[in-house]
Parts: sequence; structure tokens; C-alpha cells
Amino acid sequence: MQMSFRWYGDRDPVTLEQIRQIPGMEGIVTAIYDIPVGDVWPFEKIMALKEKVEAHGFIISVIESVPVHEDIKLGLDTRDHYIANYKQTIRNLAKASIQTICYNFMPVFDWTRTRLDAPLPDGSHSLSYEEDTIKEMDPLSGELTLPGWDLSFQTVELKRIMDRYQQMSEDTLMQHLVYFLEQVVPVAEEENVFLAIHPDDPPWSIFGLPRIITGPHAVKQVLAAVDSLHNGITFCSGSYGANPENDLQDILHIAKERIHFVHARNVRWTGEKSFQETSHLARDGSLDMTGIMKTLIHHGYKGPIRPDHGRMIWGEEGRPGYGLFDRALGAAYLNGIIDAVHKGGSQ
Ligand code: DNO
Repeated sequence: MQMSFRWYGDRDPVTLEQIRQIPGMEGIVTAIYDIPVGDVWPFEKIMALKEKVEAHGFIISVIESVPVHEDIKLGLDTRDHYIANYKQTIRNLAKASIQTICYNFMPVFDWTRTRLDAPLPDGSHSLSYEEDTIKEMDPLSGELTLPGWDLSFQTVELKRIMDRYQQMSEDTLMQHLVYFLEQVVPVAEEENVFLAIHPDDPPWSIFGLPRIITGPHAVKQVLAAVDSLHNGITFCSGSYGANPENDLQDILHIAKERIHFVHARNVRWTGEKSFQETSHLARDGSLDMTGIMKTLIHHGYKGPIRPDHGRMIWGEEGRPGYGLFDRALGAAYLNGIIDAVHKGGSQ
């Protein structure tokens, strides 16, 4: 597996120099953050990012994410224009030898939490989600924003988009995803790029919006809809695992060689549709992190993996979920499991 770390570019308080000192780190997961959603990513900008990452001894293992324009998710007439742009971005990334693209198909909001600094018993804090709180929140009020959200919408526009989604069934949203994939996957095949859809986080409907990438059934459906190795998934343990009904081993088996990227993190279920993020250790949360890693290794998974959200520890301040320290501990833990499984029998 290729151990990787997410880096949010020059404005990230975590630097490439720091990431370099985490043992076993090989790849950087990043994106270009100043291109409006839906525009083509210019080749020159991609190369500038690549050169910066490579100057620090890394490769770009994954682009996370090339965002999908809302018009594609809404199935509007204008979608073909944005799909053509997406194809060109795939071609430009391929020309820069970037092979893996992570994306999601969540309407309007990317990952969502209700608290960014929920205390843990050890004095650290982490991200948490409570369904009761979300029910009382108005996403149009601007009271909550998360790092993955596209904040370029004006409230009026956001309201109009949300209204459109309220009338959309999950089947229709799935059809729009399949329409998109039917167009972009052939380009990914031609360019030898692997597309890896990220699950909805949390994996259920929020704010009355349809959400479709929620569990094993959806994974089966998406993979079968466009049956190509280049149409794959991001296996995100923490997103799928937020729902105790999702059998993570089942998803690993269904997707198997079509897993192109892994996000490894643990959560502790705290109630019905509620959870708190913990350290990566299996014993700290509700997910069998060791079992997940073992299955990936037994399946021969060689692709990129990154420690996902960490707690905030040792007084660090930074991007919620994306500090340096706990993600570095997470990487060390994951590498420990990998080494133990690979070399366990050798002495
Ligand atoms: C959150 C991330 C997500 C993810 C996108 C992928 O920490 O896992 O924002 O990057 O959903 O498109």
C-alpha cells in the first residue's frame, strides 16, 4: 500500500516538510483549491502543484477531489458542458501522470458534523455528529461550515438548489450519477485514470437531501452500472462505518479490485445515527480497523491509503480533522499493522 497524507496546499498549516518526517510516508493527496467547481483544471496549474509536491520527495498519489458540478447532480441541461470540462480535467491530470481521482456525489454539502471540538475522555477533542442536532439546524443560516463545503453559493442560490433536490428521489439522483459515469469512465479508460467515488458522510440523508452512496447495496449498483475497472470506489471506513448496519467486510469483498483509494479512520457509535471520531486504534472505536487492514492486504491492495481525520491533540490548532499529530500517529499505527501482517511470519 502506498501510505499517503492529505495536504491542503500552501494555505495548509501542516507543511510538506513536516509530512516528510512521518515514517513511511510516500504520497500526497491534494487538489487545486482556487478553481471554481465545474471549470477545467489547466495543465500548467496541475504541473506546478506536482512539481512542488515532488520537490519534497513525494508523488501525488491521489487528487481529492475533482468536485462534480451541482448541475450534473441535478441532471440539468447544462450538465453536458460540465461533463465535457470534467473529461478535459481527467485528460490534463493524466498528462501529468496522475492516476487516481477521488470525487463524491453528495448534493450540495460534502461531509457533515455537528461538532468540531467534541471532548474525548483523554482531554483531546474530535469531530462528532448527532442526528438530533442536525434536525434542528438550518443549513441556510451559515452557522456551520466545514472544510469540504463549497461556500461560493449565495444563500438565495443555495435555497433554490436545495428546493430542487427536495423533490428528487434517490433513484433519480442515481440515474444522474450513472449518466455522468457513462460519459467519463470511457475517458478514464483511455487515459488510464482510476475514478474512486467517496461515500456520503454520514451515509444517510441529511437536511432532506437525497444521498445514495451509503452502503454495500449502493456500491454494487454503481460498480455494475458501468462495469469497468476504472469505475471504482474510495473505501472510507469512517463514512461507511458510521452506520452500524454497514458490514465493512462485505463492502471490501464486493468492491475488491475496484477499490482505488482507502481512507482509514475509526468512529465510536454514540447513539442512533450519532457518532464521534476517535484515534485510529481499533480498541478506541467501534470499527475493526485491524480486520479491515488485514482484508485489504489479503486482497493484494497496493493502492494509496491515507489516515483520515485525526483528533486534535497536544494543543494543536488547525483544520478540523486535519491536524498533523494525530494523523501522523494514525499513519504509524496503519504501517504497524501492514508490517505485522506482511512480516509476521518471518521470524
Ligand atoms: C472529509 C473528506 C471528504 C472527501 C470528499 C471526497 O474529510 O473525506 O471531504 O474529501 O467527500 O470527494
